[in-house]
Order: sequence, then structure tokens, then C-alpha cells
Amino acid sequence: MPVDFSGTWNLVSNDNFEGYMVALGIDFATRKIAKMLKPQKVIKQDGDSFYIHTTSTFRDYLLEFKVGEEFEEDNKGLDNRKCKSLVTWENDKLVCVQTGEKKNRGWTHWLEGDDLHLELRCENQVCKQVFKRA
Ligand code: VLP
Repeated sequence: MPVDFSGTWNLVSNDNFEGYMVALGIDFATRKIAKMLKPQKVIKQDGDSFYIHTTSTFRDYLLEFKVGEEFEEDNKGLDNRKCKSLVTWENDKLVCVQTGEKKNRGWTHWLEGDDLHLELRCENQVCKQVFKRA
């Protein structure tokens, strides 16, 4: 059985989100709000087609992609920098490389026990998030 990330997930931990946001150039006032948030992710997976909706009381971000097909990502409401994104499978991990102005930008999702894990990378910063099923 291939891995299935589908579900509704609530953030339970968020290590070094501040460092990640600084690396992305998010301004101070926005960071103060953003670090208080407990975002929820709604993921719909149909084979290699993904819908990942990250929602919060402040802003939402919707990402839709197919594994193996590069796409333009606008990061609207995040840092608003455009990049070329490519998501691939590395065993059961979903790995996104976001090529653009920021070096070493990307993220990795995987399942561990009942939890959804997300590592967010930008330049020399790594943010580690864990989500539990709602
Ligand atoms: C910007 C950085 C907070 C902070 C300001 C706005 C959306 C993998 C991937 C799918 C992400 C989430 C990125 C979060 C970066 C915030 C608004 C917070 C709510 O997820 O699941 O896009 O890249």
C-alpha cells in the first residue's frame, strides 16, 4: 500500500518557525502574529495528485500539484516570492524543492506513527512541524 497523507491535521509542535520566517524575510509584525498560530492542514491525495490547504485564523495557503511535474509557485500571502517547485517521492517521503531567489528552499512531508511531520527549509534554517489528526 502506498502512503496516504489524506486527512485533516492540527499543528502540535513548531520548532524554529521563527528562524525559518526570518530566512524568508518575513517582517517582525507578521512573525509575531504567525508564531502564535496553530495552523490546520487539509490534505487530499489521489495517487500522485495532491491538494494541501494550510489554514489559520490569519492567512490560508493552498497548494495543488502532481508528483514529478514542476510548477510555478507564487507563495501568495507567505513571502510572495515566485519559485519553481518540484515534488518527488523519496521512498515514503514527499520532498519539494523550491528553486528561486532563496537557496536551499523546500520541504519534506512524512508520516510517523499517527503523526504527520513537515520539515521546512530555507537557506541555513530548518523548521520542524508535527501535526496530529483532527
Ligand atoms: C510565512 C511563512 C503565516 C509566515 C507568514 C504567514 C499559512 C507543505 C507546504 C505546502 C507550507 C507552509 C508554509 C508556511 C510558511 C509560513 C501564515 C501561516 C498559515 O506548507 O505542507 O504549502 O509551505
